[in-house]
Amino acid sequence: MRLSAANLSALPASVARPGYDRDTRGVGIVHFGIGAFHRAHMAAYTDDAMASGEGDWRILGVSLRSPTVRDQMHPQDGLYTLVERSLEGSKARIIGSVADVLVASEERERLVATLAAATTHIVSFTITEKGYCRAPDGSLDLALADERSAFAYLAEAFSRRRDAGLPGLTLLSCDNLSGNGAQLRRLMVEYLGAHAPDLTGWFENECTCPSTMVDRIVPATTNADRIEIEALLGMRDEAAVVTEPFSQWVIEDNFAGPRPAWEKYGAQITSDVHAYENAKLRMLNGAHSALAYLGLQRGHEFVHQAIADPQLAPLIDKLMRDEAATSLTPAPGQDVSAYADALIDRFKNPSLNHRLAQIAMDGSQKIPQRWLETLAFHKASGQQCPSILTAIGAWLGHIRGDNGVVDDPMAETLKAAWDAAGKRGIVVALFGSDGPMASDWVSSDAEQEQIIAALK
Ligand code: CS2
Repeated sequence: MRLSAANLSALPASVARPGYDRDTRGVGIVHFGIGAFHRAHMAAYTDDAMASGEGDWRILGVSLRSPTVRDQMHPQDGLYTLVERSLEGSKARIIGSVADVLVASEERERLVATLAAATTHIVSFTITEKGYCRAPDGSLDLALADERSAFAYLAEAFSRRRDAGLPGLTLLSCDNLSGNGAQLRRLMVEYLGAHAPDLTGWFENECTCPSTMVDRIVPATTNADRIEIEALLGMRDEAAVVTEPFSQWVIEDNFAGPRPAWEKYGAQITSDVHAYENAKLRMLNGAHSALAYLGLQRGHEFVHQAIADPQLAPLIDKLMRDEAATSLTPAPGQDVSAYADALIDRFKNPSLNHRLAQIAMDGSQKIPQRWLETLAFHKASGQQCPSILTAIGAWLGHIRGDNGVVDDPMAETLKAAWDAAGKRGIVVALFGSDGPMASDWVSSDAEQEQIIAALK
């Protein structure tokens, strides 16, 4: 038996089901990049909103490339299980907020028509860092954007909305970029400038791009997870998602039209997300990437193993407290030291089996906002960041191939830099002003020495 609308009534009583009649709720949100992260985060908040009586906020999920999620969810009427795992055990609920999933290139007209519908108000994104198609200098890489991105579908929908006299949309980025809303807005404007300049004014006047800070650890679901969940449900769920109990969502109050009252279900709506976003990127994600490269170097497989390693734990603690936290300007009431404590506890959760290899992916896209902004901040006052420099050394080993195949959109460029520059020259070749990782951080000779010394 497979999870589906028809089979909901056969689930055991211990598994919570959607608390509303799904068929009566219309689609109000289109979400690009419907991976496990969205299904553990925004889709759950939206499910809560509809269970409390809010109306037409079902989500049309979109995959830009792979048909996998569509093939998992379409036969299940968009239903899936969300399992929260902690030391105390597992809690499962069925989420009903996803109406359906489509692959953009296969159902272009249905996608654009939904984006252009009067009933659609929000378009959200978890397309990962590389989905924004940024060139190394941060501008839009048009060739990449033309090859495969959300921009073209959005532009076509904007044109239809404008011509029909409909209001604009809220574009809600839920990815780990600093100032994710502002970046999305700038890239969208660049795309329109190249392909549909007559729409730029409409977009700027009618649409908004709030920044958000999203936080929940969501390991990729494994087959072992699916088998365990099948025993719990008494039926198969190909789209099940496993996550931690913790969840946080801070959203800038800047919507073009209606939205679910997500703040009633745990989200924070604020005028300034920036402080939370930087704390999350530099402390949580910065520590995560360091655990990934240093942990893999030391033979670990999972985050909870790496954080238990007595060689790594103090380094991670210093990275978060002495290097990342001191680069921040906390918002009133934001306690970065308590945040570091909580993060270490979350990393230790042994029931998640969060693979280091998952975090190690796409380092070239992640490192700038996780490590380099911290380094650049401290450069001005001359403060040293030995933990981040050690982590950079581990990343350089990773992209050299020390841990096997390198999963990164820049893998070839990074490998070519290694071949050309070798160990003595690699730091400048990559991070120097002409390198593909150039940033506001300019390394000193002493820092280069430290990084090279950390290379195996
Ligand atoms: C992780 C994040 O894979 C990664 O790079 O650092 O996905 C992290 O788990 C989330 O941002 C937590 O909110």
